[in-house]
Amino acid sequence: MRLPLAALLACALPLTAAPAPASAAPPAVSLGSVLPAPVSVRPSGSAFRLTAGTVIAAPPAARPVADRLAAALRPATGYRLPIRAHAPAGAPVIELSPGHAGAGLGAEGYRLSVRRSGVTVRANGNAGLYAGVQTLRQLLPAAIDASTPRHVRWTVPGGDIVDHPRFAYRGAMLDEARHFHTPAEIKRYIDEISRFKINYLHLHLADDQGWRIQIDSWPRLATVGGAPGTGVDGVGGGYLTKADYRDLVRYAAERFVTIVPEIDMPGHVNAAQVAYPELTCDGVAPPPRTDTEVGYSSLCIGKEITYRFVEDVIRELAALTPGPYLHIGGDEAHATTAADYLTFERRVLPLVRKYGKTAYGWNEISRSPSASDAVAQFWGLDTSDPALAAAVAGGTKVVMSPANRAYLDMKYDPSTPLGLSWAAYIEVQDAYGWDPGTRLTDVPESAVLGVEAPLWSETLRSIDDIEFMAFPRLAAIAELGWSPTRSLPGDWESFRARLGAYGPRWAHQGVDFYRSPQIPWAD
Ligand code: TNX
Repeated sequence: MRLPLAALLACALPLTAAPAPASAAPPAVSLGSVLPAPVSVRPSGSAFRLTAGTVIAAPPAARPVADRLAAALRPATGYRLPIRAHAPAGAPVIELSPGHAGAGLGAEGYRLSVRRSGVTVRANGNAGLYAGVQTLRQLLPAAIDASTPRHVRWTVPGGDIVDHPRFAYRGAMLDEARHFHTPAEIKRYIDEISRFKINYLHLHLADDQGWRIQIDSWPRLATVGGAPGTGVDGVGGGYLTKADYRDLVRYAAERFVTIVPEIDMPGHVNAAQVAYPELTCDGVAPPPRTDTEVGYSSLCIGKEITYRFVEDVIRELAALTPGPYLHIGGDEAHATTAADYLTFERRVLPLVRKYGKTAYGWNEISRSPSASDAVAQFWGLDTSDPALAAAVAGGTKVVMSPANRAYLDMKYDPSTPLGLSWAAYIEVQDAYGWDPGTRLTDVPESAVLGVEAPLWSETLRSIDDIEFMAFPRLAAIAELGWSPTRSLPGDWESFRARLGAYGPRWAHQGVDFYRSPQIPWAD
């Protein structure tokens, strides 16, 4: 048998000290490989090389972002990367420059310039600098996401990026109720989503199976509703103490993510009624539920105690939450009559305002005339919603989460081991191929605040489960929220190439992502 030359060479390799073949070099990073795609990218000139002598320059106001940048770059480079208020003359520098970056950039936009002598990120404030830092991380070789030092030439391709978001609201949601995810898991998810410039994390904190946030005036909500075994199939349990929640709010804010808490009502309240039977109409505690049925529980609309409960919960949650939104659910209230639903929302929507927050609810709340200053989260499958469109005409704003495109708990295809399929199978191209601004034919883009990718947890337990369903699709939703609209077919080709190149970054981070056959994954 004749062996081809390559095979002969391969056999000989262990005996010779041959240099690594060129094909072992990591794929070149280009200025155009960023996810989500920036507004404008102009490659030019020569690359910047990050070395052991590189200094991060940031004025005191930008120090928190500089700290995050240094923390992101130190593990894989092994460099000290000291942070100084001013760059020493002649040193290779990454400079963070806040203020006077131009009104067009808004609060979250940035300009990134890469020259041989240094990298500069300019923005109007720290949110924009942080966004620019996420872009810079993606312009370094993928090994920058390794947790231990790697011997790599840390080059950043030369040129200029100008960038700002299309939509103000770019969200992700975790369902803490069906399976409780710990503060450490939530923090890891915040790290992962903020890389893609997601700026809101919605936490679904109560449902039929469990209650996941401490409320001092109704303590049994958490101690009974968050007891061991209060998850789907009796798995898990737990709740966030107020200290946990405040710590999460702070952790998220450091990454320019705003927490949106949700208590779902008037349906999805079985766990609250198990803890406090007076919240049912007959005063009898229902049995705890660990199955995945929906639509069977309701608060008692005619009882005054219902509104004391709701006001106490809203007041305590609002006091814990610096962000503007408080989500009051409102979906699948099949055990509440239509008239009762309106009565309930007429009393409850003003309570959110009373405690200084903007009310946010699933699209069903748009049936209530009191929802005109609320935000409605569209989770339907259709491309028109007359009730929502009517509310929008009265002032309601919309966040787009169509379940057949944006629900990260939907299976990718029939063979996906986790997830549900009631809305659709959602492959990466399905998650990417729609436009949040024009999806609803009867809602104008001007009423769309943005987009959110919910991840319901009926079938998800571990952080690996979460990551497998969220990635890569969350990157698709993030791009729909951030990047300018362009012609969709060409976008997909560009997106799948950039996503394929991102795979090694997730691998370095230990993120268990789904290797979709639609994507040309780099090794
Ligand atoms: C519908 S979406 C629900 C949730 C489920 C989800 C599962 C929405 C507002 N309600 O109660 O967890 O489907 O995909």
